[in-house]
Amino acid sequence: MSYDPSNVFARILRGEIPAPLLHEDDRCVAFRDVNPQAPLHALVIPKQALRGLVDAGPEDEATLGHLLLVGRNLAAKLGYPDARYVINHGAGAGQTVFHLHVHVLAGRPLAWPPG
Ligand code: DGP
Repeated sequence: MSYDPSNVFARILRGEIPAPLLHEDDRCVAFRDVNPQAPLHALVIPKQALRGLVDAGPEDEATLGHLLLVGRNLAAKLGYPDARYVINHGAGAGQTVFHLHVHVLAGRPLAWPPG
């Protein structure tokens, strides 16, 4: 399926929906989830229009790694050495916004397996 530029994260990237940024660089931004599931619940998203993980190719390897490192650095900077990094891919796995994103969750005990 093709990328829909009207998705909410694309709108955040275009500044059409406000989201105070926790981080921005040339490849990604991070901001808090509007419906936080933990004391820290941030989303790290690429600036690139990628619908989900399956749309990333070998040329996106560095970007994918960058998202994880930005998430990890953000959690550490905010005082959370332990954190969970989650990518929901596809509606059946809980994806609701079809712009690739990494959830960063921390600040409470996190059970396994997730629901
Ligand atoms: P997922 O279910 O993995 O696609 O996660 C999408 C997340 O996006 C969900 O946890 C709620 C969050 N979200 C949806 N709309 C907005 C918004 O307008 N602003 C922010 N900050 N987060 C949003």
